[in-house]
Formats: sequence, structure tokens, C-alpha cells
Amino acid sequence: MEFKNILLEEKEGIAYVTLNRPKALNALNTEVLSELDSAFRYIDKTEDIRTVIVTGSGRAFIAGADIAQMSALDGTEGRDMTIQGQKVMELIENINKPVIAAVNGFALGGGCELAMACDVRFASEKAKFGQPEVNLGIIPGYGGTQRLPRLVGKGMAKYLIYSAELISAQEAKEIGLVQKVVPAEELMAEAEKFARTIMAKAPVAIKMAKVAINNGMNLDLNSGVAYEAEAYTSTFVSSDRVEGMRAFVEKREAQFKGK
Ligand code: CO8
Repeated sequence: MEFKNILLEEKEGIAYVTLNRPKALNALNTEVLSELDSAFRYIDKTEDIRTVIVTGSGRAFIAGADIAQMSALDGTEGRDMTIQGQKVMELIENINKPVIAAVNGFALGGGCELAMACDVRFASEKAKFGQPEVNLGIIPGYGGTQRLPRLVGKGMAKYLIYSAELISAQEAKEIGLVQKVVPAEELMAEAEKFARTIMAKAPVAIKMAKVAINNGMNLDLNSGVAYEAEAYTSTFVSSDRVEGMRAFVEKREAQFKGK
């Protein structure tokens, strides 16, 4: 698929989504959001794609929503742009395959929010994270006030949002925002290695793990555990479960079929 502001490539089961507006540090305007929406809808329904890696071209992952565009909006238009972005983040969060953010540089405001909508975040040592919206007189509007506290706790989320402080990749890892920090030149290889690790596992199990974790996070513990039982049962009745357990007993590699 061809886009103006993003690149979408597919190789060996991995879809690569690269934000490609380097002159504006890959800022998210309404056109970029709409392209991301189309790209992720396509990825969601394309069976050959098993995992996704999102990254940015140039020195930024995404430096936030496009401030030049936002500065010209009135309240209603601002609300529409927030809702458009929130929907894209929800789509990324809930597509039926894992999404890895390979954060190569600035992940600020909407950029940090997009990274948080991904399943896991790998960061280059050069990456910087932050929610600097209060500097502009706004608050995070692509889910940041909700996903950040869920990832790093309420106190740290308030610290970052109130201060607008930018933190290093290492600090982001220490607070649990990032799972792995690697030298810049190893970022894509590490993300791909993790994608291949995931693709070697039972596909139904990976799908159900994602669904159980995502939906469970929106429920109280008892409802979440009940939800887990249903998701677990879907894996238990799969032929991959039979194969996985048989392979263990027979001391051989499992051959999963995704059924
Ligand atoms: N939007 C538009 N353009 C941007 C953005 C942005 N978020 N960030 C950088 N750019 C542009 C700059 O204007 C500049 O363009 P030009 O060369 O034409 O002047 C170019 O990218 C390079 O930027 P800098 O010259 O500023 O580069 P520096 O290395 O000096 O600084 C920074 C890099 C620190 C990343 C700096 O650019 C910066 O602070 N950017 C803004 C970061 C920010 O505040 N992000 C949060 C935005 S708000 C948001 O994301 C809210 C999400 C919810 C929105 C709801 C919709 C209504």
C-alpha cells in the first residue's frame, strides 16, 4: 500500500510501519492519522502478517501531534482531532497481532501515546520520552492520561505530565515504560528478533494472551480472571495446544499451525 506520510512494508510475516515526515519530526496531523488508520486496518485483516514493528524515519519516532495544524483549530475541531487520534490508538492497541514500537528518537506527546498503544516498546539509547502538552496549554489527548498511569503508576504519570519533563530511554525503562534499551544501530534487529520469537510460538495462544491482557486491564480482577478462563479455553481447544503438549512429551520442536 502506498501512502504519503508513512511507509508500509511486509517481509517474512512482519509488517513495518515507518512514520515518514522527518522534516516535521514525524508529527501526527489528521492526514497521517488517517493513513495510520488505513494501514492498521489492512494489517489487521492480512493473515500473512503475524507481527508489526512501528518506527520513525530520521531522528524522531514521533514528536507529537502536529502543533502547526492544532494551532489553527477551534474547540470543536480540536475535539474531533483528539477523537480521531484516540480511535487510531485503540485500533493499534487492539489489532489481532502483536505490535512492537521500535522507538528510534523523540517519542513526545502523541508520539509517546502511540508507543504506549503498542504491545511492547524497544528503545534506542538515543530515544527521549515525554508528555510535554502542558507547555502548550493542553493535556495528553491520544490516551496518555489513561495509558501512562496504567503502565508506570499514577504518581509517575502525574510527575511526567505535570512537569512536561523529557526522560531518557534508560529512565523510561526504569519506570516500566520501555521494555528494552539497545544501541541505535541494533534497534531494528532487536525488534525483529523479538518479532521472530513471537512468531515461533503458538499463534492462537499469542492472540488470546493479547486479548486477555488488554480486556482484563479494563475490568476488575474477578471479571478479568473470568475473562481469562474463556480466553484460556480457546487455546485449550486448539490443535496447536495438542501439538505443543505432544511435542513437549515427545521431546521435539512443536509445529504450530495457528489453529
Ligand atoms: N508538530 C509540528 N512540527 C513539529 C513538532 C510537532 N509536534 N515537533 C517538531 N516539529 C518541527 C519543528 O517545527 C521544526 O520544523 P521547521 O524546521 O520547519 O522549523 C522541525 O520539526 C524540527 O524541530 P526543532 O527545530 O524544534 O528541533 P529541535 O531538535 O530543536 O527540538 C524537539 C526537537 C525537542 C522535539 C522540539 O521540536 C519540540 O519540542 N517539539 C514539540 C514536542 C511537543 O510539544 N510535542 C507534543 C505535541 S502536543 C500532542 O502531542 C498532543 C496529543 C493530543 C493531540 C490532540 C489533538 C487536538
